[in-house]
Amino acid sequence: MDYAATGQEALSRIAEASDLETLEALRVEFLGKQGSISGLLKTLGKLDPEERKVEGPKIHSLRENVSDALTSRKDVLETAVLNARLAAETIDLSLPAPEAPRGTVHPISQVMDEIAEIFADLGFSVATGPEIEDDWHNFTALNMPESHPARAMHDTFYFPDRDAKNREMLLRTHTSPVQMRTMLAQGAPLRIIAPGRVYRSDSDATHTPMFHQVEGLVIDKDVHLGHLKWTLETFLKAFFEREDIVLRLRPSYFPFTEPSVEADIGFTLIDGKRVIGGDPSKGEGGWMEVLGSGMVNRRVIEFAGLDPDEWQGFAFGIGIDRLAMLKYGMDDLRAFFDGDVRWLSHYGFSALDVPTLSGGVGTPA
Ligand code: 2U9
Repeated sequence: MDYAATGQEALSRIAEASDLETLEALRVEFLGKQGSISGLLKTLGKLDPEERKVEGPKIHSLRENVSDALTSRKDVLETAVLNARLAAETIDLSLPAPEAPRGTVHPISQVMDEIAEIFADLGFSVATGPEIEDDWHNFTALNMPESHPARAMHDTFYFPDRDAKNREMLLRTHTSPVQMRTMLAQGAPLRIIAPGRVYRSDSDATHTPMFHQVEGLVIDKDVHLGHLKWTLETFLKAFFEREDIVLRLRPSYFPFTEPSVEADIGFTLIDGKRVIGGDPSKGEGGWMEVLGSGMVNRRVIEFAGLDPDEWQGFAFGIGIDRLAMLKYGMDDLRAFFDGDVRWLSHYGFSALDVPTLSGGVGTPA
């Protein structure tokens, strides 16, 4: 039998197959279990040995030719499919890069994190409390009874209504009520800082109605003014990342501390600019007030439910906004709260600049 015609027809149909499905159908038609060439192979069993010797090789070579043709056509079609995909999925490298996130960490948040990191290293934990307070926690418990002149000095924002205990409600004028609440809840000994927003009805070039404070409180036995001075000096050295910080303590008055001291930090003049550090008494420069502090008033310890003959401590208060200005060189306090993206991208920090004592709490490298 002559299989040339059968072979020719199969090869030309394979060559014409335009996609992989058609080609697969042809493979089944020729070489599948019920396929025509498989059928021819089955006829070999019925032939006598002499005929089989002649017919066998012909059928086998037909099968081989068809199988080779299917394989090479499959290669061609698969390459075509791949090329079509590659063409459709090309990336245009001339397109502009996708937008990168452009937000920054506000300098006040950064400075608060720096302060928390430094005090954490000194064994302080961070305490928080409500911004809407009652006048007992904000004033009375801090040794400012109703008639106290310091209340008037605080330019307080009051709410029109009183609370269930008939106490006047207000926006806290300092973070001191947080320390009072923590003393009432946790007792002594205690080592905390309370950073946060405070409110006073005051607005000019150096005052905003909302500003930020961090206050610190240490309650223990045998605590004295020397511990306070060391703590403040150690903090300021770490914060400004300079060893030559000089502190000057001046007597002052706060209702919640007795004695009270205000602390000035020495600055030197370099090219007419004020630079924190150095001893002003030994050259050009001066003193800048940075914080208030003192030994906690016995009356305040009593208000917190502790025995002032057993427990004593020191406290301090620092304005964060001014401290941030001193460290990072901003000259207008009001710009902190304008939300101007140009200012924020200039003075803001990368979210990756996490202040750590080991990596530095200062300006990123
Ligand atoms: C308790 C006991 C004592 C907190 C203190 C100051 C002194 C102080 C000012 C600094 C700049 C506020 O932001 S500012 O205007 N603060 O001078 N604060 S002692 O004393 C406390 C607080 C809570 C229970």
